[in-house]
Amino acid sequence: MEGVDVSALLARELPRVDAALERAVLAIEGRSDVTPDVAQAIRHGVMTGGKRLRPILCATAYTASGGVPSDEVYDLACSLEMIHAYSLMHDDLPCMDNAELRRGRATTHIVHGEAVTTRAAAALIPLSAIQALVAARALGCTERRARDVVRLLMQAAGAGGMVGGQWADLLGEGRALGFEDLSALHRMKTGALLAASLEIGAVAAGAAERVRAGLLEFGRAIGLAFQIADDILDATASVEELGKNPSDVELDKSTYVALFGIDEARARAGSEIERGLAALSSTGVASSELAALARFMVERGR
Ligand code: GRG
Repeated sequence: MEGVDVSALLARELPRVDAALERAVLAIEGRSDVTPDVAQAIRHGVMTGGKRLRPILCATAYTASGGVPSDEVYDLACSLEMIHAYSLMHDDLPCMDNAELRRGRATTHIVHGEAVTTRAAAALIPLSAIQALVAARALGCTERRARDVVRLLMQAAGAGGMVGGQWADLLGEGRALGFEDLSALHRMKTGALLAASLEIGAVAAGAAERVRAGLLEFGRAIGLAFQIADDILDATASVEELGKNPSDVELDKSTYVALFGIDEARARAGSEIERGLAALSSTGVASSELAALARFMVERGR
């Protein structure tokens, strides 16, 4: 994989991300405006595993854009994981996917109840914005770049991004979506936050516009490939392998597997990755680590 051992990369990055998340959750637990029940649910939602792809992509994009890694980069990268954690907490609620298992463990509402989980996940949205702003300033970003970082994060999480995609997903249940509609949905639901992870890393590092645009394009391509891989896993992996119950068929969702079958879906994921890597290299960002992460994202087992 372009000379990069992705297992070693993940083994190096995961503890840095987890340490930063622990700092963030400890700070939340110390806030007077967050009640203990909500803080406990936040700890459950944020600290119970996961691949930590978004913060790892953010920190790797920061380094690929010329930034020097530090604790503050990981603090910034954590803001993306906080949005991701909130989305999973809400997604698992009975009014949405009604899931009892995630990452091989009971979901947050099963342990902490629906009302507390609903509040805790919602509270993570502004907390992640504060996290991003404080970390960007600590990193030495100008006020303009710090504001840009927060805007990109909130935009990716919002109605034109993840929330809009989830809404389209809910509306699409029970209907057969074609390739264009399905891809538009996933570009928002999954792709926006993944692409923002890379763009935020570039902006925080003060990258040139060309580099920022290349990383964004790369992020969009790997976002789509990641979702195709997710559909394949949902259709083929066991509950133990997935750490959750497969839900696409049960919820009558349109998927790339239903549209194309497994082999063609896999081939399309592969060609999206190649398209993303070409966009990256055309901007002169030679990151074998980003390439290795992209391939891991489609070849992963969960
Ligand atoms: C109220 C309309 C409305 C929206 C609220 C719930 C919500 C916002 C958004 C849900 C978005 C969602 C569930 C996207 C799924 C993204 C995805 C593929 C998750 C799995 O990501 P991984 O594999 O998970 O990175 P880990 O466990 O590794 O962190």
